[in-house]
Amino acid sequence: MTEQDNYTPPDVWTWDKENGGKFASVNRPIAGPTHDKELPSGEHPLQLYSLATPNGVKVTVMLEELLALNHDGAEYDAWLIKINDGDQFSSGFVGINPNSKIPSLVDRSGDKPIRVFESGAILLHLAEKFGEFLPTDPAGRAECLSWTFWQMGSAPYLGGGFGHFYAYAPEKYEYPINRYAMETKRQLDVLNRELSERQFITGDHYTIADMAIWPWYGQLVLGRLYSAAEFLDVTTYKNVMRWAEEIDKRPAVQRGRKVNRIHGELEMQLHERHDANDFETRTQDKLDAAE
Ligand SMILES: N[C@@H](CCC(=O)N[C@@H](CS)C(=O)NCC(=O)O)C(=O)O
Repeated sequence: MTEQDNYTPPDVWTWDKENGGKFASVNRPIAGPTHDKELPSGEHPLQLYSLATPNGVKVTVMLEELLALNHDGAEYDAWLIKINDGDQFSSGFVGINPNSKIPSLVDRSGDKPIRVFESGAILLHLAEKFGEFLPTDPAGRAECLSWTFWQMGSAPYLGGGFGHFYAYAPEKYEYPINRYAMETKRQLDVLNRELSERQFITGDHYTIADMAIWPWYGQLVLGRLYSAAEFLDVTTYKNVMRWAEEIDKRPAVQRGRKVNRIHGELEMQLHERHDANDFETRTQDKLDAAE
């Protein structure tokens, strides 16, 4: 029996800074800024402050898809927010997102800058602004919004639940791993059943619902999250695999995955993106520097 089995919660919880886990250094029970620092800003109408986690990738994929459709107004500067270093707690970042989480966007294309936080809100803002990737007929729109919001409610069980306890917690505890593996597999089965009759999540068209769901569930079955593909037996979700592989091949997805990425293979990392040519030049600079 471990010490954890015997834990009796006190009457009032207090902050134990030494409670461990991968993100212990930045986790805290209070909101607000920890330090004064303005955000950088570039020349494009859209300023993105992010990191290439699944939540960040949703937005960079959307922006790259819009640019692939020649929407020049979707040109963006992508600034790096290193969440393990606490950049999300700067006064500038908290000013555009009081919740201190990436991704966050500032849209400067109108009279006054508009701040948008929460990846779902950002996807919707961009979809409506450019009239893309969100069906306009009432039934199609409702289906697309349903699945987009499904992702926002479901992925915390995958990331904050399963991923946290399977990959990041300081010890392996059977109860939470069991509980969240079960829920994650149930969610994969939900997707698998839908995708048995549809090419994309909402039907024949690729939408913001795919962009929201793919970075989590698509990348999970492709073996990119938590080294958990075998544990979750992901190949049994054949329709999810087929859908994940198809989306993975899209050039905009391949570009979007690189933006604000600071881990993994060097050719996959583009720390900041300020110009379409950065994908070639900056990545090559990095490879040269590594030699
Ligand atoms: N519901 C939010 C979740 C965003 C989120 O959890 N972001 C994480 C990275 S994936 C973050 O910034 N974490 C920093 C922190 O918790 O301090 C969204 O969809 O945008």
